[in-house]
Amino acid sequence: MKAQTTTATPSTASPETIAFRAALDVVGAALPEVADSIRQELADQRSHLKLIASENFASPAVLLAMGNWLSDKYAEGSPGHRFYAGCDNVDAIESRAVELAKSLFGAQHAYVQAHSGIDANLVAFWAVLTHRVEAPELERLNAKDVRDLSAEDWELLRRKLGSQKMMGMALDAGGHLTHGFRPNVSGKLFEYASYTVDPQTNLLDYDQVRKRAREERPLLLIAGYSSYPRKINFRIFREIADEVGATFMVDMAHFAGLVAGKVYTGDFDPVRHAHIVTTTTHKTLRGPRGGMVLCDADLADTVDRGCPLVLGGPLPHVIAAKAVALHEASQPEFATYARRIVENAAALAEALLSQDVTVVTGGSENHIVLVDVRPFGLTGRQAETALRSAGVTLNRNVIPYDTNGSWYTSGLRIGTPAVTTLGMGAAEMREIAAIIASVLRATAPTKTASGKPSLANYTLEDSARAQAEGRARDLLGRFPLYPEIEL
Ligand code: DSN
Repeated sequence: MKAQTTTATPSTASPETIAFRAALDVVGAALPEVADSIRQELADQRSHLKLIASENFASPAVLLAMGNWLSDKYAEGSPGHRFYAGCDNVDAIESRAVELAKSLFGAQHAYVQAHSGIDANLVAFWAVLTHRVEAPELERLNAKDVRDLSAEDWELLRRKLGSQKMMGMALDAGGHLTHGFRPNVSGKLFEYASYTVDPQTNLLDYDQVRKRAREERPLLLIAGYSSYPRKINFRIFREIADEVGATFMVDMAHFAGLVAGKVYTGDFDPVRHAHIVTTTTHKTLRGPRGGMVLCDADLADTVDRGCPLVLGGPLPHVIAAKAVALHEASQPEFATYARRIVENAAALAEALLSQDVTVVTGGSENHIVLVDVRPFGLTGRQAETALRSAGVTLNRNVIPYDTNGSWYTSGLRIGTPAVTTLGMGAAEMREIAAIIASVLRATAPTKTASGKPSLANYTLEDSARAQAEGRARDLLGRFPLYPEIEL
């Protein structure tokens, strides 16, 4: 396969155009189809409305910070204390990222090496286990060289660590897979208990959380979500954790950008109330794909041993991009951006309601709007696929008390971080709501051989699809992605 090469770059081209064109020509010379797919990905992202709540568009500076020889460096350890030679530049980059993270979030300590959200959570879980499990034997066992552990030692270690309990938000209520669910290692490492949302309002009921925590007395109480469309009062969670003797952890992966942008302050600022906070860096925070841990000083030593506990070598190129993103998130424009994400989600929820679309909890206080598609006779899977064919990218999601399971689901999760990065506002949210509603109205499940509605197959009227796609394209034409990049 022959690489598509870029045409001659005009001398007036932007630095971003020059950089990405040259980079893709170099990649294309090595493996043409990969360069072609990278180009095609930009074309796809430019031609579809991106409404996936956990995605965003990072700045060219963030993207370029990752594409270089920092990737070639091993840097196990921490700044100034590495197991490899020649880490001076990685030390400088990582120290800067740590400083920026601490000051942006007001944290006592930051660990920026986690490769992803699950890595960050595993580092945090282990730090809590190590600090909290009351067993004098553990100290002895932790101090021992692993090669000296006898079979009895291993058994004791496993028994002590494997009988601890975490309590998080139920998956169908909006909780995350890494907060104790069986298919994830967290659900195998810990015993699991959950709290859920009120069946009438679908809102968190703090009295129920308190009641459940009193019953279960978990070692670790987790707040944080992947599809709950409301803000959380972390002060109340901390009170509950203190009352039952739990360590309080917040996974702010979804809303870290709203914390950085000071939309969530006071009772809603997780860093102020939790013992330990984990996050990804690529969602509302708009950085590179990666993870991070923020914690009180007493947990710092254990958290800093994330490598080798959970990670192999850190990714210095990604840490460089994290530093760039954290710097960007410290600027006043980022606070405006974060505020607009939330305003847009509220406007989108309102506009969907005015189109007779069922919005779970009746609104949004973050970047997520959760929609129940059952009134359209659809599963989330059908709705997701129909919308993608009409130029709208979002993802199906379980809704509270969902009976369709996590593959088909009954809902759609719609997020505003990416379209807000493009500069869209309330008027565009109304147009997006109209596009989504028009597609849902024109989609119907097909019948299975037994005459029942299919959970996966559907029909979508051609004219409705074409019209929605045209409207999405018009919107994107007015708010182009990476206008400074001409490929
Ligand atoms: N996959 C991310 C999300 O979409 O919420 C979190 O794991």
